[in-house]
Amino acid sequence: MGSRFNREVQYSKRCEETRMVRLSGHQRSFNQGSKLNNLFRHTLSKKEKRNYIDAILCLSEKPGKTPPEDYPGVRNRYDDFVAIHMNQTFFIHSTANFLSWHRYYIWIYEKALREECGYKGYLPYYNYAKYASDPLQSPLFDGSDTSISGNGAYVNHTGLDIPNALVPHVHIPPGPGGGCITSGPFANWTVNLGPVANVLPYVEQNPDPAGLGRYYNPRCLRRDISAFVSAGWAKDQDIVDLINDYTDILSFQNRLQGEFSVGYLGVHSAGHFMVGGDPGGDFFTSPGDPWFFLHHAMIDRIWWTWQNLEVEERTFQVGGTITFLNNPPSRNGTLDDVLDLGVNGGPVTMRGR
Ligand SMILES: [Cu+2]
Repeated sequence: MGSRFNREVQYSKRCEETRMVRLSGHQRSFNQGSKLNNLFRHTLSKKEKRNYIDAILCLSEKPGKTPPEDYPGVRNRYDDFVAIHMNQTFFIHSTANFLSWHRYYIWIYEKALREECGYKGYLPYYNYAKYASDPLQSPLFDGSDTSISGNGAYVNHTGLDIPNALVPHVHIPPGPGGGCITSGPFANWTVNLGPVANVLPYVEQNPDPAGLGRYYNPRCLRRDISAFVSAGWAKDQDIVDLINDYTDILSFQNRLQGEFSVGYLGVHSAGHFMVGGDPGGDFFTSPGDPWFFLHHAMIDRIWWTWQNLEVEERTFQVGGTITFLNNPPSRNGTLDDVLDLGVNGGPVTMRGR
């Protein structure tokens, strides 16, 4: 199996190269007098966006591989990715493996799109900073057939306290959505698993008696796109400060994931809650909204950028323990710790061997 991690690094490089090729293409057209906006807005052509969307839809039409006795609600290959994230939630967030687990995860997802659905491109990222002041202005959310669908319909609902109502360090007011999405490629998307940690009280409960959201619970995709969140914590300044000011992996990943007690949501949490809804706002089932992968590709890009500022020191730096917020207290994570995506991708160490 060689070095998956190294291939991972190659993936990121390819991704950057692809982007640069695109940018230079746009640069050419810019030099020829085309609109400045093109340089930023359409890194992928409409055709490339459509190919990516079609591959996601294809994955959701293939049979799942997860044993039904583990996750009876899995109905397709896309759900396999949701299930493994649900299953490992407490061991892959606010832990030493947070960044590398999610890097491996999105790479395996990209691999599935390519190998099982004939996708020829790479995983795109979404730079939320570009539209942080008003994400609904972004072509990504305009509800057209080259978007990932738009906001949910308006439903009267209350806001959200982070980390929770008992400890309301950060309050997110209700946004203009909250209901089912109505347009674009994912208008007929069915969310099958969860909810587990739901943020919208009217979402259909999962029948799983263990409260783990594993049973079949088909429902629409709901979003509540929040300019309050993106303008607060996913703007350029948040990303630049994060990369520049947090020079060891532990402080970097802590800042990225949020410092709630001082009222700082963090770029990672902001990327989730700027779309929010169900399953997007659910800590466990968030990959059930295809937005997840555009968000986490951006998180990976931020980490990649940070790593490359000090390649020798930062490429294999690991910090933190192996339990969520070190609760219960546990040992430090190491490069020998294993990342295992079950039916999606076999075990690999954080080091990559
Ligand atoms: Cu996650």
